[in-house]
Amino acid sequence: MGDKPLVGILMGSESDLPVMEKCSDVLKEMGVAHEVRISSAHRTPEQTARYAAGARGRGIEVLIAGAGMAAHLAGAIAAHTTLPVIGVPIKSGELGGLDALYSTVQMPPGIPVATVAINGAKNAAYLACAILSIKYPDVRDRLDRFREKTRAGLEGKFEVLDWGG
Ligand code: RP5
Repeated sequence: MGDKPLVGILMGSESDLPVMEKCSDVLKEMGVAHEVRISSAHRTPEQTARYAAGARGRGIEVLIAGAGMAAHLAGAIAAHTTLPVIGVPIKSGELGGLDALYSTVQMPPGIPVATVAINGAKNAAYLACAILSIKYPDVRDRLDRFREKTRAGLEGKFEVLDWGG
């Protein structure tokens, strides 16, 4: 697959890093080259727009955007590219992430954002891998192996709580 980033991970603030680094961890496990940037829909709107508009031309194939509160980052990115955009609503502020979930998921028709759960950074990465697996057989193989490991691990626990009665 090479070292050229295929996935761009963005977050609105450095305070989102503890959640969003899990995204990067999964992509590393899956051998998917990616880049990580901090850019805000509200505080640095022009920079965010430039990044999104230039992503496809630089070889990025999937974008992941995490933001909290009035989270417009994923939507703002989707406004400037037709690449697949995955939104991660981040739990921050007084509303526990519901604010970010609604802001991220309620996109107008024609500008989609695939929204994962609140703080669902890992699933954002797995979804990005699923999209890439259409084109990259090695990503598909790693995803298959991961699923198999998850299945085998849980099956092994089938009787752990069999306390009888
Ligand atoms: C959002 O506001 C960021 O994505 C972050 O989740 C939240 C708070 O940002 P900071 O005040 O911590 O920089 O734009």
